[in-house]
Amino acid sequence: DFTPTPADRFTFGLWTVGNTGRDPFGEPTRPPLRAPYIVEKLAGLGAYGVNLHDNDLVPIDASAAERDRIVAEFRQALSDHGLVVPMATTNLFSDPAFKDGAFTSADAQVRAYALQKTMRSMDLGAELGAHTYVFWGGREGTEVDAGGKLLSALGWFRDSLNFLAEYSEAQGYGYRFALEPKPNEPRADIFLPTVGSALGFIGTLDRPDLFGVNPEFAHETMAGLNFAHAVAQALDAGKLFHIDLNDQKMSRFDQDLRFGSENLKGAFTLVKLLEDSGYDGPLHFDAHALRTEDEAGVWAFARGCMRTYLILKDKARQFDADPEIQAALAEYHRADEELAALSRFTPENAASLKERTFDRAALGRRGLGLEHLDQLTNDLLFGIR
Ligand code: DIG
Ligand code: MN
Ligand code: MN
Ligand code: MN
Repeated sequence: DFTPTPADRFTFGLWTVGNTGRDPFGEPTRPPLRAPYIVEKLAGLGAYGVNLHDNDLVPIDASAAERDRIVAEFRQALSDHGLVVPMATTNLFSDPAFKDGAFTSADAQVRAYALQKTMRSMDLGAELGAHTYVFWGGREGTEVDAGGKLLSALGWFRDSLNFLAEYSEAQGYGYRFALEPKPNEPRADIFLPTVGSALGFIGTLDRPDLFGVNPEFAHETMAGLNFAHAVAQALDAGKLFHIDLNDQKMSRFDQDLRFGSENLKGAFTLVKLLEDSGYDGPLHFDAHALRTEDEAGVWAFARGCMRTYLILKDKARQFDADPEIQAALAEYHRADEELAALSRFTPENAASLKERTFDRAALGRRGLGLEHLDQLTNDLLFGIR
């Protein structure tokens, strides 16, 4: 059966199952849930861990004493129910102070406050045992490019990330940092909009080894991109430090839908890629129940995310064991040892490759059998294989 256990490494943010249904056009439809209660419920569903922004747990205006009380109560719940906190992050997008960005605000006071807030949030995450720290720059962007900060913003962003990586090292927190791209929303344009942009930016940092990406299914999809392709590039670069699983209808606002609820084939491709790659990090659902749902719907949402992943993981296993599918793949991938050897440069190989005769017409005529393979995949997903 497809009942999750902590061994499946499924995690949820406090803000996900705690989402109250507020949207830009309407008030909440659900009462807020307390963090210890969320911990208890997620543990009951078989989750592995829970993640948080600082202010998901500690109100931005809490006193030090209140903060300590809240954290102690949360840690008690974690140990009572055996959940861990693999990832922490900062809310640098809700407070009005960040209305024009945090690390990339044109106001140096805001940039400095963002550093302070993030250091304190990193302290909290370390106290809770988090090893991955996510940066989602929800407000790092523009509506007005005449503001003239397109270049300086990247410099400010880099300075902040370099500072915080050094802080983590100086504190002995040992964080690995994951940049989470998104093309737009809430800003008209967000800096570092895609996985590719983030991977490029990491190369400009002082400690690129400490930085990777936290790709989100909905975000690459909003950009009109194929999420599995983005994840493959992150894996290729050894930079898949974390992942935000959910679903999304193309070219709509960030829906953060239940995993697998929209793009079944895309979800299957992703699950197979993750399982084949040996990715062993958390499988985080950055998603929430539809605004139409009550609390029972919230837990149906959470169960559905994990259940869908496990069903698709089993389908990937069946795909690998299916003789017809494997035969179709063997047809499609045509290897050639001799040519593989020639494709490793030496002056002799280059000379020999230049002299070689290829039957270009035959190469063009060859049928690749992808219609057959793709229908077999559909049959598998439909459950009739
Ligand atoms: C939104 O997709 C972002 C925020 O929810 C959070 O900073 C990050 C963590 O997964 N995802
Ligand atoms: Mn630890
Ligand atoms: Mn999202
Ligand atoms: Mn996310």
